[in-house]
Amino acid sequence: MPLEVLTDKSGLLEISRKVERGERLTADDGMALYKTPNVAALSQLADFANQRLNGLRVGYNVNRHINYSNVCKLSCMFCAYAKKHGEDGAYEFSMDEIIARAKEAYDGGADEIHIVGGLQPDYPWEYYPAMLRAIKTRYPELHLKAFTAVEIDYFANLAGKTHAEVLHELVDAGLGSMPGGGAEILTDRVWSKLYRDKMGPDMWIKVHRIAHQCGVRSNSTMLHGHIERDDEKITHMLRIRELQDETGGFMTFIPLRFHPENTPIQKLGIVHGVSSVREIAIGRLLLDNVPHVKTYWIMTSLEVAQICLTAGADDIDGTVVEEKITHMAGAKTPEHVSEADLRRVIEEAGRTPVRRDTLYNELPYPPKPRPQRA
Ligand code: V47
Ligand code: SF4
Repeated sequence: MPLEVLTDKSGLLEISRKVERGERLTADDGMALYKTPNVAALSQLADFANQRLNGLRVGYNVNRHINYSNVCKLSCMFCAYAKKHGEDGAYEFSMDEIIARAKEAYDGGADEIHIVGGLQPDYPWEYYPAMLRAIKTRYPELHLKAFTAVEIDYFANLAGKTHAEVLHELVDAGLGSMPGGGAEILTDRVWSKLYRDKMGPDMWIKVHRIAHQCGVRSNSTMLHGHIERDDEKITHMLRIRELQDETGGFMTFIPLRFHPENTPIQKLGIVHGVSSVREIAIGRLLLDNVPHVKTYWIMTSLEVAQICLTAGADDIDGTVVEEKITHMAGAKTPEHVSEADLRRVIEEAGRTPVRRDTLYNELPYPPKPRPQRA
C-alpha cells in the first residue's frame, strides 16, 4: 500500500499503522513526526487522517476581520501590532468606523466578522457588549466571532465579574463564538520569555473551558517559528487535546506562522513553507479529537496554504479584507482574496470547496440573496 511504502522509508511505519487503526498518538510519536525529514510521508499520513474525518471537502468562510484598536497595555515580544497611546501607528476605530466596516462586510456578502484588538487601557467594560450589540442589531445575519481568551480575561478583571458572567453578557449582546488567539505556546518557559505580562497558559485553558461550559464554541491556535522547542509544541497540542476530551468545544486548530519584522525578536527571522506544512500535518495527527485543521493563508501565503490542503488541513480562512496583526509584522500577503479565488485554490488542490458558516455548517453556493440593510 503506498502509505506504507512511503512511511517505511521515513521511519514512520509504526506511527502510520497506529493512524490507520485510529489509535491515539503519544508525545513520543509527536517527536518522531517533528524529526522526520520525509515531509511527503508526513503529509500523506496527515492527509489520510484528514480524509477519514472530512473526505475531500475543504471549508472556507466569507468573512471580514475588524481589529478595532491596537492600543494595548502590554508588550508581548512577538507582537508588532500593539502600540501605546500617541505612538506612531497607534489607532482606534470609532464605533461609526466599526459599524461602517460591518456594513461593508454585510453588503459584500460576508457571513462572519472576526473581531479582536489590544488590551485597551481606557475603554470601560460596557464598550465591548455595546460594540457587539451595535453590529448585531443592524446585521443579525452576521456571526460575531470575537475576543480572544486574553481579552475575555481582561474584561473580567476590568468589570470585576467572573469569566462566565462576562461571556453570558457578551452572548446576550451577540457573541457567536471565540477565536483561538492568545494561546501562543502553552508552556511556562515560552510564557516567561515572550509574554510574561499576559495571562499564562493555565488561564488560556481555563477561559476556553469556561467558554465551552457556557455553550460558546471556540478555536485554538499555536504560534510557531520563534523560540519554541518541538517538545513544547507537543505539550501545547496535548493540552488542547486534553481539554477537548473534556468539553468537545473546540472547532478547529490553526497553526500561526510567526512574523518577526518590527518585533523585539526580529533577529530570529522567519520560517518557511515546509514548517507551515509540518505544523498542519502534526496538528492533524495529534489532535485526533478536533474536527478541523485550518490554514491561515494571510500568514502562510495562498501558495503554501494550498499545499497544506493536501497535508492535513480541511479548512482555509477566509476572505479577510483587512488585517493588521501580521501586516504590521511584515507580512507581504494581500489582505483580501475573493471567494472565487479561494474556491479556485481549493479546486486546484483536488478538493471540493464548501462555503461554511463559523460553526462549520455548510452554506449554499452561490449564496441566497439577503435583505438589504441600511
Ligand atoms: O493572538 C501576534 C498572533 C494571533 C504575531 O480563531 C502573531 O479563526 C504572527 O488568533 N506573527 C491573532 N502571529 C490571530 C488569530 C487568528 C487568526 C485567524 C483565525 C483565527 C480563528 C485566529 O496572532 C494572536 C497571536 O497569537 N500574533 N503577533 C506575529 N508577529
Ligand atoms: Fe497586546 Fe495581544 Fe500584542 Fe500582546 S499580542 S502586546 S496582548 S495586542
